[in-house]
Amino acid sequence: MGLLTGKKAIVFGIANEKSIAWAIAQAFRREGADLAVTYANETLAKRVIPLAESVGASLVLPCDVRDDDDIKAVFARVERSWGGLDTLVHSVAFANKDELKGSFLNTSREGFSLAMDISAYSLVALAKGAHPLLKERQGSIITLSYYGGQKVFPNYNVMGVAKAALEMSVRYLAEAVGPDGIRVNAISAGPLKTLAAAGVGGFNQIAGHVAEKAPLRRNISQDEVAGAALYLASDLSSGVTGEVHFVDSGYNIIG
Ligand code: KAL
Repeated sequence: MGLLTGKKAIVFGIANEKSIAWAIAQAFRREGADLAVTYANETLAKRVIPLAESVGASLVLPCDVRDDDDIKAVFARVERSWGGLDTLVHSVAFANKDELKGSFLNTSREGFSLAMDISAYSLVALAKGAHPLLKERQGSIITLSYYGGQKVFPNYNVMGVAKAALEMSVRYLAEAVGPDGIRVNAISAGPLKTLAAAGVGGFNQIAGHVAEKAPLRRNISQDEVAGAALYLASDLSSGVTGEVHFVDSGYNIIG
């Protein structure tokens, strides 16, 4: 018996084989969950569809999280196939590249709003869309954050503000859906070289610093994040909600 045998899970945010969302999707399948995955656009579809097929995902659906109709269509499809949902994984973030470097003072109104919409509000929108399905089965919602939402890091800029909003949304959502038996938690992952991280400045320096200073003296892997996601998706964490759980080699405790 797997940890998630009999459970139905949907994962938002796979871009390629380095995605945290992909490590989580694989772990969920390994532990017996039925899986739905979404892709944000046609470019990503070319990578995501073959990956989804390779693990035997039941559903592969388009979803731009800015679009309420897309979100509605996804959960209508899940409802038709499964009638309920046990786990929703939100591993989605975006900010304009030119605002992920230099001074935070250069953040534009449009850039701020876009980063907040895709990286923070989308969790609320997905939670709202999935609520009737999750309520059916005392489901668990998991999102991905980064320590740059709590402390200032060079270049993270507007994304740090969005992660702060995301982490607080986890707490408000946890309170809102707790009476229905639904749990909401975040995993704050250490630096991982994903497609989102590619091409944004300062990654190597931060990862190097973690390897030097973190209690474990190394960086983490996607699989270690997936391990925490398995725990938060499974009944092992039935008493845990509103948490931001660090998977970061302990870096966040160092002053
Ligand atoms: C301090 C760190 C160094 C890196 C700085 C900023 C990282 C921001 C993450 C954000 C999600 C990146 C983007 O939105 C990039 C985007 O402008 C261009 N890329 C894309 O469109 C690709 C194709 C798609 C797949 O990407 C997205 N996002 O859709 C932070 C490091 C140490 C830790 C990281 C990388 C944290 C994090 O939030 O990802």
